[in-house]
Amino acid sequence: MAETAAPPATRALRLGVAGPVGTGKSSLIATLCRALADELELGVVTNDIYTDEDARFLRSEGVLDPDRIRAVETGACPHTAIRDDVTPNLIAVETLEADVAAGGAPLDVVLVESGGDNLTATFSPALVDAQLFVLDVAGGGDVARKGGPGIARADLLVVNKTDLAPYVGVDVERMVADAEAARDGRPVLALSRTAPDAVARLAEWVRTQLGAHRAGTHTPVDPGPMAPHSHADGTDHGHGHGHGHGHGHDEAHEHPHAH
Ligand SMILES: Nc1nc2c(ncn2[C@@H]2O[C@H](COP(=O)(O)OP(=O)(O)OP(=O)(O)O)[C@@H](O)[C@H]2O)c(=O)[nH]1
Ligand SMILES: [Mg+2]
Repeated sequence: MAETAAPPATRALRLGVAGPVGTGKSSLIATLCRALADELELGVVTNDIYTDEDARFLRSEGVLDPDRIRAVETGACPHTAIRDDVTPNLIAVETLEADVAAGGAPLDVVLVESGGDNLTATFSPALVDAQLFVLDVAGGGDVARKGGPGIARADLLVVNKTDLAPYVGVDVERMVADAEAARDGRPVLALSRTAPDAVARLAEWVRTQLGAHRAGTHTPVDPGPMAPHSHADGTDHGHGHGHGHGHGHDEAHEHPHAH
């Protein structure tokens, strides 16, 4: 597909939202749209393996014009579509940007939701300019210590659903401190959609990324590829020595294997 002649900083900021299944990625996108829709032109591309459930949820929330929410059905392991072959996603993002621009004001930000995967899936910098990785307190307070490329090196790590912490026995401050220790000073945000202060900080982070993108001072960072792993159906990703999802062998997440 031919790139437009415009320099990169004039197209929308492309922001990836990744993280394990059910940690609140779609809800976070809905919350961001509510917080920013009055000041920015926003669009969303969702990724689901078999359905367009996330896109339908976001349309039903009424936070954006339904035509600004597009679905990519990946039909495979979610990380394939956001990392190994990003073409269907890039086409969806570019088509969305072009369609909206043709109708008037071009998009400022496109949010791309990854299909829920395990701890190791991250976006390719060929698809997004910056990415958030979303954990939630219900997944357990020790998740942040397990590491992986998203937890360690995503541009922002969100510890979500902090309102649930008392019910699941998680100490949010401890979980955030663990996450910060795993991230070498990269930012961590404790979030709940019911906490206006936290939502304001999330919106401010997006404004800051957009400002840097427009100024040409933002450099997309690759958090690194996922560790080799295997699936219940026997498919391997990696170099044929996959490990099972979700076991406690932290070191395996640090192997920088391309595939
Ligand atoms: N209590 C609470 N629940 C939340 C919050 N954010 C999301 N949820 C709930 O968590 C569940 C999963 O939220 P989603 O936004 O669908 O999560 P997701 O990561 O997009 O899920 P997949 O796309 O299936 O991986 C839903 O029942 C949400 O209502 C929050 O801040 N607090
Ligand atoms: Mg979702």
